[in-house]
Amino acid sequence: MTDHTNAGAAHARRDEDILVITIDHPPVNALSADVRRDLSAAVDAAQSDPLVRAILLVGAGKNFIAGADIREFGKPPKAPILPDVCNQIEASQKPVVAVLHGAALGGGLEIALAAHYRIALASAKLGLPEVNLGLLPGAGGTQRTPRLIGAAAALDLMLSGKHLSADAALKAGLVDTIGEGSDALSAGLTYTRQLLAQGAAPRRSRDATAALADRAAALAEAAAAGEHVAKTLRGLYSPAKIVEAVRAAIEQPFDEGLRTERALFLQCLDSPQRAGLVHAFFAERETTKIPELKEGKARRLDSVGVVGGGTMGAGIAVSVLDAGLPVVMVEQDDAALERGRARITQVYDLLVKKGRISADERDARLARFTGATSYDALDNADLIIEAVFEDMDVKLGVFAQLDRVAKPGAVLATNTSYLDVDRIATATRGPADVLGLHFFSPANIMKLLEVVVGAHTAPDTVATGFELARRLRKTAVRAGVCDGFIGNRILAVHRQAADMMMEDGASPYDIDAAVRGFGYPMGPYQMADLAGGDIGWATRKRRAATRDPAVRYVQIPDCLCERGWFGQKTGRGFYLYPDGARLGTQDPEVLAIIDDERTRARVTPRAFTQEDIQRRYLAAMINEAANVLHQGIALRPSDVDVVFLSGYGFPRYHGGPMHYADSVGLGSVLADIRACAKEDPAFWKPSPLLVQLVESGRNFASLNAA
Ligand code: 3H9
Repeated sequence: MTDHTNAGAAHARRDEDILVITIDHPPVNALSADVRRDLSAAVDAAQSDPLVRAILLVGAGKNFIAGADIREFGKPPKAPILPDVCNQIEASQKPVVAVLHGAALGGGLEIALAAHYRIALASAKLGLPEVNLGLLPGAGGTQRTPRLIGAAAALDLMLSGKHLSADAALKAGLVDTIGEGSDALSAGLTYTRQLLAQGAAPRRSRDATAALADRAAALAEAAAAGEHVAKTLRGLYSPAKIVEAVRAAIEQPFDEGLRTERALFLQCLDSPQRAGLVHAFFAERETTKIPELKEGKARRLDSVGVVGGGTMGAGIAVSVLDAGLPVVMVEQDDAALERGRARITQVYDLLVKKGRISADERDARLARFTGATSYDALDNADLIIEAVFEDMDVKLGVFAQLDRVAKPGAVLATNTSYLDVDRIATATRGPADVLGLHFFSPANIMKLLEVVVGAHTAPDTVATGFELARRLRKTAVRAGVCDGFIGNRILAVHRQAADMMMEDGASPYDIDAAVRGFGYPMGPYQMADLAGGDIGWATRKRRAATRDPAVRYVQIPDCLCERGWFGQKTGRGFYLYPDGARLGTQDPEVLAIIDDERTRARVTPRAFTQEDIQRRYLAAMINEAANVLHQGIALRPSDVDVVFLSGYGFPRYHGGPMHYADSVGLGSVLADIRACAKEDPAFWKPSPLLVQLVESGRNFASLNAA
């Protein structure tokens, strides 16, 4: 190789008559201003270099290019902007080849589509995931992709944000060939030499016509995608813009289509949804930045024990088996163990039936499962997760047994949703080995894992909890000890605010509709019916002794539970579920019970608008979240956001409750709380942190940065 230009974020070296431009910007070769500048300069220089016959684009490290630099969004754009760099590559007079390996996503794939030839290695994952960030592919992706693979396939790629393997990309027509081995440079050079030997000339995606030749068919595909967006992606801003951009690709000449794309891209870039979704992206990557991971390394994690084969225990076991780890499950007797095993088998049988895994794969996963009725079977487990009934005495009993059988250094975890992890740890001789791992139901599906750090939990115990989450592909968030940790503690408060509105005049159906109107997939009463009203009832009974008597207590949910109306599983709760229906219908008897309760509580019902409901619901949530931060239960506001995004259905495009609070202004949230406090000062106490932030003119984001 001959040194050719500089050694910047994209550097060029000549290999005989091929100019190799390496994008070298760790960690993922995102297209920052420096990369764009160097790439553009190198392509430009190659045009007039008589020794260069072709250009090869390659990524340094594991990835080709992960896309535009997301950290630059919201800042003034720096030239050269990415669409111009792509156009410059496409206009090259010498053939440009891109070799795709690892991530070739967003702007990275757009660079490749602007190149003249594409070769992918087996490691490559190709995609246009901009929709997940509230954007559309804005560097020619909406114009070149349909010209290459047709409107329907392009729309599918852009609206789903999915990644394609090298094989799938070849089939779709996004790449020309698959390269051997894992060395991108040598595969790219071999392919480029073949092309030169064949006399290959520049071949530009902008000139591809075949895929859109049937204009009427392409327009019909775009119209169908538009209907799909209106029906299933309701509330999202960028999908409709993606469809509009693809329509431009069908109807407009290339350069005009690019201008349309740019205008639509800028609209998306300016939208609050883009800000919320980008916040969510980075918030999820922040959660592992915790002190314990600097202080301690994960312990060995080759085998997992699970105590309890109920819904949670079985779900946890499936999740661990899915990750390739063996599981030993302990239940109190053979019958309970068989029920646990049956739950696990049922999950896998369903996956096989749906075609998600093969029967062989199911058998392989089940082969890693062992059941036992004696705690002694856990003596070799590196990590044991207790998932028994939510009762302190029961849990203390289990931990005393674990203390007896666990090998030295084993991590002991409780899957409690509310209980005091420090107290549970007192049943053992090694509280440093104990932590909480709060899974969400169904545990094999829900992404969130609260890792609850007790007063004596050792850093390497915490690191092991995070390592388990990584292997299980879950998002771990560090939480401190308190009743309900981060999520359930905050949920209890805004659910209480909802109950108060219900007693004051809003029906549960109004409240659910308002919460859905904010973007949640379901409202709190639909959620309660789905989870089972008895679960919340048990918690309320447990808390009865410690409840602040000055705070109003709404009895309506208890009235339903006393009748045995626990929701979907009993056929009625806040809603009616005739004949096992999954979608509930309104129940006049529930409304009558609410009316009676209003009379008993001497409340004169009043009207609430959708906006009133949303503001109160969110104000209660944000206020309690501020308390959780103030007390150090959550380390940073963005962690609270992640908990609500991945565990509670908070609409992702709002970024999470803390980001949302910042976007509407903390002064406005505090004003809402103070207005509610005039009616009910015992419940609506402004959080000291919220008051401090408002008084000092700061927001929650300023605490993330701190
Ligand atoms: C776009 O391209 C718009 C264009 O169409 C138009 C423009 C005009 N930028 O996820 P990881 C950071 S939109 C900046 O933990 P993994 C990330 O924050 C973009 N930074 O690794 C983290 O930093 P830290 C379309 C980025 O191996 C570190 O890299 N592209 C970017 O699990 C490692 O990330 C996408 O949406 C970025 N683009 O997964 C792809 N990407 O260490 C977004 C990552 O400080 N990226 N970082 O926490 C991904 O999907 C994954 O990061 C990827 C690697 C699969 C690449």
